[in-house]
Amino acid sequence: MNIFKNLLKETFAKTKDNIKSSIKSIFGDTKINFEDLEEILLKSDFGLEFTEQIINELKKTSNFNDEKDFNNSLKYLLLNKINKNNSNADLDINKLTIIQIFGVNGSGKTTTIGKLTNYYISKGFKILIASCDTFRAAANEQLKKWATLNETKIIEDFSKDPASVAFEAVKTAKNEKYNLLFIDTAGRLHTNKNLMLELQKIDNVITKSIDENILKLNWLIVDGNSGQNANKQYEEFSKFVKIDGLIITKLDGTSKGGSVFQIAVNNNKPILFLGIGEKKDNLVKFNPEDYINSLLE
Ligand SMILES: Nc1nc2c(ncn2[C@@H]2O[C@H](COP(=O)(O)OP(=O)(O)O)[C@@H](O)[C@H]2O)c(=O)[nH]1
Ligand SMILES: [Mg+2]
Repeated sequence: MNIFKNLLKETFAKTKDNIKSSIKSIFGDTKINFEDLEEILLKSDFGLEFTEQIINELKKTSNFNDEKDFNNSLKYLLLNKINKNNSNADLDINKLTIIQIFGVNGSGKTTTIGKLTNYYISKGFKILIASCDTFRAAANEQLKKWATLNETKIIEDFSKDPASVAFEAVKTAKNEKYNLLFIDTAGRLHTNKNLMLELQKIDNVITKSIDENILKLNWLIVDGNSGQNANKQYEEFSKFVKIDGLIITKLDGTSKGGSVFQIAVNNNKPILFLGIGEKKDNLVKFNPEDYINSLLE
């Protein structure tokens, strides 16, 4: 547990330092001046709406004793807004769970599957992965590398359409008693209707080939540096498939650590994991309190 808290601290160190120095500047003057903090919250990607809300609420309490007191008030304020976003990425090993992974191009889908596979293997799961990105040979090779690294079986077939590969994979997962099946899909822009319909088709094929003993989940992968666009992606994808949870990637070294807050508060689906690098163990389970603490220790 401490390892994860330390990893989070490292991940959000830049954002934290920026917030910290802006709080210092508030108390550096004879009168309290929120301008620096406002600017830093915006730069850290908390979003215009929340930055204004936060600043206004802080202004209401004008009698802060010192920086620590101020820091605690800010922490309390943020926690109050984010706390409902409690995730549950604990899966039942006694049944088959199928997780369809989707998002825009390059958001980190394939890499995240590699990391998730490593994570759930450590919990004892027997895992199958399916390559439903049948457009690019390179995409398939990339997933294969992860399969080799994790020593997992992969279902792939370039001659078929993605929905057929998904169908095959579900059949294999059932017959060979897997606990977990990850479906990797091609990146798609929400503006491309045909590709969105294709995603819906994969989704329908899976739903039709399972019964109530199998759990099916849809996880959206979002780049943590995509700002306001992350919310747009959530909105548009959810018009075509039901979203059960989100994973925010590429947060390592970010100075935009507020994006996680914004995404968590704006969407009513939980953030499950954070991606903090390209290696197989660069993934941490999301917890609102640990996250806020890493921004304002
Ligand atoms: N630094 C960093 N890079 C990442 C992370 N997740 C993915 N990437 C990189 O982002 C690029 C796109 O990732 P990929 O998994 O191929 O995205 P996909 O197109 O959505 O499948 C690759 O170079 C990955 O190594 C992350 O959490 N941190
Ligand atoms: Mg990919």
